Amino acid sequence: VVDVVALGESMVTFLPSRPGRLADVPSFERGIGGAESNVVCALAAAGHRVRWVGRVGADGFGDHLVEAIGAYGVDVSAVRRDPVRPTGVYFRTAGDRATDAHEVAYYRAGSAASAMAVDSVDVAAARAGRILHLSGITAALSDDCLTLLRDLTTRGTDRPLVSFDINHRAGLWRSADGPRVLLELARGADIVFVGEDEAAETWGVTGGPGPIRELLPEPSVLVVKEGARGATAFEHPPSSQSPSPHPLSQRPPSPQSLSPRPHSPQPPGPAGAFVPALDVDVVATVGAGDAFAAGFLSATLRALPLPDRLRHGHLWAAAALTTPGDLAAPPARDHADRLAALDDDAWG
Ligand code: KDG
Repeated sequence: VVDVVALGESMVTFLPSRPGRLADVPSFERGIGGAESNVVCALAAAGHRVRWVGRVGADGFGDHLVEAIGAYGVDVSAVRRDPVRPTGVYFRTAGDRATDAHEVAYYRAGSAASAMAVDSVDVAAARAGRILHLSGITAALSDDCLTLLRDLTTRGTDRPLVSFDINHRAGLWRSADGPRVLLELARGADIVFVGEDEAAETWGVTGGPGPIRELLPEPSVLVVKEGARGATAFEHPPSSQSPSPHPLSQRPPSPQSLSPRPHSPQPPGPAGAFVPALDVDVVATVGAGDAFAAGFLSATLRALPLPDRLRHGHLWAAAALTTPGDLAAPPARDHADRLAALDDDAWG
């Protein structure tokens, strides 16, 4: 059985040879990017069985993505090649250390992946894992891509646990529908990742994780990333058990909690579990959210308690934050387990 399947657009990424404006950078180095495949590449590097489902062009960049993502140990056999449309690529700058502002230039309109649709991707392969990881980026690519996401996140169908990272990329949306569509898709998912700033920009929700949970009570697990400060996770208690008295004393999820819940919003509980992030010297933030999601999902597959799932998210994110590319190798499992087991003082 495949643990995690990710569906989404992957691109060849061009990383700048030196800091500066896009207009001034003289050369770029090739890398691979794509929020969803970043997640499964990190999971594969940590020994999980994973698959990437998508579409790339019948071109050299498509060959490179399939080879490079496959080389992580990701099953790429369900990736389809588009005979006409090209593989998307993007260039970015190194970003300003203090503000994290960086320029991104996408060349992906009309790409092979923007033609992902219910009948042009391997939907059966997408549904065949324990967890299906998706993101809001796909919803912005085309109407067909949005229909596909709706299909994959429809409750009541035979589907795996759906993990959804909001990933609101304002520059990719061709209409003003982004916030409404992202909310609708998130409400259909089981595990949702959202940044606190992102929720404010997308839906105007302020006041921290609590109001975000009020907006999104449906997902069994909601993770609100609070930047360098940390992250808060809310979880519906396993249906047969009463809520834990304290969020940090939650029990590991029962095996059945890896199956999607019926659509019955439950009260989110008064408080989420907050775990502070590690204080690292940031090299590049791009890809840190994907690494966080991968660490959290890895710990979810291992049925670790909620605070430990957050700690693994932070540890994997720390690896990505301290490397320049979109993708970083996660910490070794026994090492990460030892760090995650340090007491609250070490983490706080
Ligand atoms: O999260 C990192 C991604 O943003 C990056 O790899 C490229 O998928 C990408 C996108 O659409 O921006």
